[in-house]
Amino acid sequence: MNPSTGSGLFITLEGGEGAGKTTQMNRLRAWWESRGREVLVTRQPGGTPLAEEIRELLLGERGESVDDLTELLLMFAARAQFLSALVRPALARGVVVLCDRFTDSTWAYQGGGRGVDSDHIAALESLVHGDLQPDLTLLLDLPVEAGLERAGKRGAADRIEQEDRDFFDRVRRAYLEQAAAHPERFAVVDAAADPDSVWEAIRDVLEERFTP
Ligand code: T5A
Repeated sequence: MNPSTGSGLFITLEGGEGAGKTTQMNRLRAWWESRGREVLVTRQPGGTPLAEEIRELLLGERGESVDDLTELLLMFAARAQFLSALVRPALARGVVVLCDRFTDSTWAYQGGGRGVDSDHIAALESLVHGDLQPDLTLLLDLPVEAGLERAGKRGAADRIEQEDRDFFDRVRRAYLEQAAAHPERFAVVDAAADPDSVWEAIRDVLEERFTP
């Protein structure tokens, strides 16, 4: 058992734009519910009314450029509220918390993409979530081009989605580095396949890690 999540489980989905996290979330929820577990599906940035307002600030079009440090601090401000108001109480009740993105997104986007100093991210991670880490992080990995093409079909790009191809190459590299650095927590899934095949790969991971 992960001592930081107690009787609950904290599972995060990560990946670049259009990786298919939202598409897989319902199946993940159904898998846990069929095992009799209470499930909370949530997302980052966001998840509580205040954190959702911070999300609007972060992703909406602004009439000014957003400083990298401002972006980083807002991500963690939203996360502090999300953890204290939503996630920690749910984990204490034994709930399975499924979250679309978490701090690995910060390592990938603000660290890899923007080039923010890793010491700053590590310091805020330690301040905001202490020893709390997900029980499992599913990284849906696919080539940047394919992800951007999928995301483009889905609708208008938000502020971060408007970055260039090099930015998203750095994001993908940073994700794979995070996964290599924390193999006990990460499972990397090939997200280039069709949705059913991606789900089968995720289900295999769940069965291996959580079936007694
Ligand atoms: N961010 C977030 C940071 O910079 N730092 C942080 O710390 C955090 C937490 C969040 C943005 O904030 C940034 C990262 C993001 O830019 P968001 O709206 O949550 O914004 O953005 P995404 O999570 O990227 O949302 P997407 O919708 O782009 O990605 P999903 O959820 O991974 O993809 P999904 O499931 O919506 O699928 C996209 C399209 O592809 C199709 C779907 O039908 C859909 O049309 N699709 C597939 N097509 C073919 N094959 C498959 N296997 C498919 N799976 C899905």
